[in-house]
Amino acid sequence: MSDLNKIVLKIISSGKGILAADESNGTMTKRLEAVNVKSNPENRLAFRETLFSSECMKECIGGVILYDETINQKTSLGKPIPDLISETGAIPGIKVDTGVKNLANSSKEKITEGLDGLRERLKKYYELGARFTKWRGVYSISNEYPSKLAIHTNAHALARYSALVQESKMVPIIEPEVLMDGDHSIDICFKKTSEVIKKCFEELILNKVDLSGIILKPNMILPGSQSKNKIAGEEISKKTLECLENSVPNEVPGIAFLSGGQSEIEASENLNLINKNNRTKFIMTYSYGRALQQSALKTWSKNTKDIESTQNTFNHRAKMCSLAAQGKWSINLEYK
Ligand code: 5MM
Repeated sequence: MSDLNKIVLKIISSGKGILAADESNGTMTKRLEAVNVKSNPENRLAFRETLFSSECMKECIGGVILYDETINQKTSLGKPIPDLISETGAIPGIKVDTGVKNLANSSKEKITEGLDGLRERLKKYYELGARFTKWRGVYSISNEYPSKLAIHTNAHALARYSALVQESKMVPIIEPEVLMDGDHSIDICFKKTSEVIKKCFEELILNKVDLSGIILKPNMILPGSQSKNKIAGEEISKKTLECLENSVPNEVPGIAFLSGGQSEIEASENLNLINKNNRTKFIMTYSYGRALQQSALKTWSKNTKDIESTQNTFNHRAKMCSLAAQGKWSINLEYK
């Protein structure tokens, strides 16, 4: 077992998943202002420190993805944030892409940037304690999109990023996110997501990336958020499994889904069904941002000094996700 594979398994085995707390300052500002909290470095730190000090970190969270600001911050008691996370047994990770820009020659689509100077930045993040990283490619669905150009260029960037990360002895999370926006059917999502993921692996293999030392972070196969067709969780789980079985090489140890705008309960229910129906050898877990933090943020915003209530809310959500990652979640556990 390679060192990279060991890191992967430590992050995603035994019902553990990933807390995606890597919102850039722009996104975090939107999240905080939506609950009437001022977005400044102190408040961003206070909320995140509250989460990272919660009890569920030991049992449910194998890794935390941080943003550059947070990995450089210290707790109120002067402890570096990566140390706070490591002491719970979870592994600190870092988002290393620098965000999305319009794609030249297909300007309604996006290309993720951040390859320039990446090798040097990775060295710095390793010294700060990071052992895994994340890069997100974003694709939208319409009649003409994602275009072949967007699929190709984003896959190429994800592969070059992954090769550099492994060279720096860290595990790359590869996140090709096909967005839920639109009124497309679940079958269109299946088709487009399959195309996107297959192209990513073509490029990863070309770039000689060790597939046993990566984590794939895809979207689930869902109808568009404006689609009128309500699709049952059973079908979502079966289509998601079929897509991944056909597009992901067997050497990949694990898949950690993004929540992508699903509600907290939907994200737990769908992950639970995926695990119940999983006949593949891939570990299937969560790498949720909103579906782990939404309720906790709401609770915290009501009284930012009430650490206990915020942590209780987060502990519950993380426990539900962890049960779902083992196929042991049930709706009855949601309400006391
Ligand atoms: C945590 O949110 C990340 C967003 O970062 P930006 O601020 O740079 O947009 C995002 O990449 C996240 O890790 C994934 O999309 C998963 O989050 P969700 O909320 O979809 O589970």
